[in-house]
Amino acid sequence: MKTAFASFLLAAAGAAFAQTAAPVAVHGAWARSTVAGQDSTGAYMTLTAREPLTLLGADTPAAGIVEIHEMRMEGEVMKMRAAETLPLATGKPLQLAPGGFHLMLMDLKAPFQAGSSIPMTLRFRDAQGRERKLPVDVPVTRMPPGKH
Ligand SMILES: [Cu+2]
Repeated sequence: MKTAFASFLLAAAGAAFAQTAAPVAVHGAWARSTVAGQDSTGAYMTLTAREPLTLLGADTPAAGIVEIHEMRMEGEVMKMRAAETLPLATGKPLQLAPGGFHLMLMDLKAPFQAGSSIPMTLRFRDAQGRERKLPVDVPVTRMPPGKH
């Protein structure tokens, strides 16, 4: 009885630690596969911050340059522009998706093949001005997950 209670406490402490360790939840990450000769692509995911954070960017060994981009309509023309940073409100999911905000991967080191995945490290700044990093494994697919 005593032993069971102690291991329950340990498990609870472990879960609490795991939650505080990751300042943001990442869901549905994917990067679009490329065709021969294409040297840039987009990475997409939904970010839900557990504390006030600003997305500073990301690094991956699969690309020489990663930028935060935004697609938006200007008049009747879809335009893409770079954003320096992207603020995340606590608890409010921010979607990086085709046609909106995305991570633009340029100077790709090799073609992105569907079925593979690329390691990426997201970089954030917290309210205390500290840099926080979160490693994410990003699956490479031809279409958004769940669509055909
Ligand atoms: Cu872009």
